[in-house]
Amino acid sequence: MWKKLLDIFKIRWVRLLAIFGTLLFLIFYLFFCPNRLPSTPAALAPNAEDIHVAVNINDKYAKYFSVALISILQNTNEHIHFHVLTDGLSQSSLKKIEKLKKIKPFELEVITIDDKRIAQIPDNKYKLAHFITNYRLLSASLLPNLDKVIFLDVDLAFVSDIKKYWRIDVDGYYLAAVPDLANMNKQEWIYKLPMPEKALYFNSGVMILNLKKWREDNIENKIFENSVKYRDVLTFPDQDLLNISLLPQVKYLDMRYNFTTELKQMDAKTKQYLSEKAFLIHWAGSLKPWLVPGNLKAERFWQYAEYSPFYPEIAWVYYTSVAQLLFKSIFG
Ligand SMILES: [Mn+2]
Repeated sequence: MWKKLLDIFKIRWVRLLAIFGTLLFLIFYLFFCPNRLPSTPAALAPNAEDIHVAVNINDKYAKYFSVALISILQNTNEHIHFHVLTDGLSQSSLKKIEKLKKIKPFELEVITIDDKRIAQIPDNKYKLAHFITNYRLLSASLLPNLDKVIFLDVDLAFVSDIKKYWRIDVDGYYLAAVPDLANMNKQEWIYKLPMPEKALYFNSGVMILNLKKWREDNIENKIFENSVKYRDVLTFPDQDLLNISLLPQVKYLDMRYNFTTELKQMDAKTKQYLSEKAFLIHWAGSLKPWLVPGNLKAERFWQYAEYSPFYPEIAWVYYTSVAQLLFKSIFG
């Protein structure tokens, strides 16, 4: 039977038909096959103004940055330039971040620095942030070609278009940011800072910086002067320094722009409203979705994490952390 079937191919036109058929099939397959990889936009909007985003990370935080990056890409059609400030990033981390270009093309610039001025800044009192967090204080000099940048923490996920943030007009201000819940919680460290009593204290995890104005008014010098002058009262050094150095030219945004999940003093209704209407979710403080179960809106984090080439590492951090918590709860 097989022999008979193969005999058919001895006829020339059958062979030709088979070759053409295969070619046609391949062409059709290439054009019309279901695409399992996220599709890339055919073309970027011609007049789209590129958006610039900066973060500070090292190898430990690269995996969480990947999740924030995915959340940005999946919620926008804009072309984004990411500027990564770091004290060193491995090739393997970089490669994994580059892989995310499959979701949507973007630009990536890595700026490796070893600025001695950073060393004079004291540590975060609660060890809640790595010292590279302070790299954001150098934004104006590290990004000399930019007049404006969105500076982000990496413990957050966007749930709406980052375009909203880029369009915020910061003319005449040093930055736009959201008042920190610490205001509402009446945290006493704020009252130690040299700020007017009624002044709002902003969260430095999500900021739209007017770098042009920073340079015009030599803000970087002011920040480092303040880091010496007020050394003893700094609790969250980068955030405290930005607050005391940039007042009163801060534009305050409403809480949807930086919804921090630590909501100790917030009433249930506001909490509910914000968790539904927020433009991004920021897991500020010590309760990170990759460390503790049951975080508010943690499903958002895991939803994006599934697209990350770092997923196995993130899952490993989570499982070992949960195992430790369980161990502690059982054996004290
Ligand atoms: Mn944060």
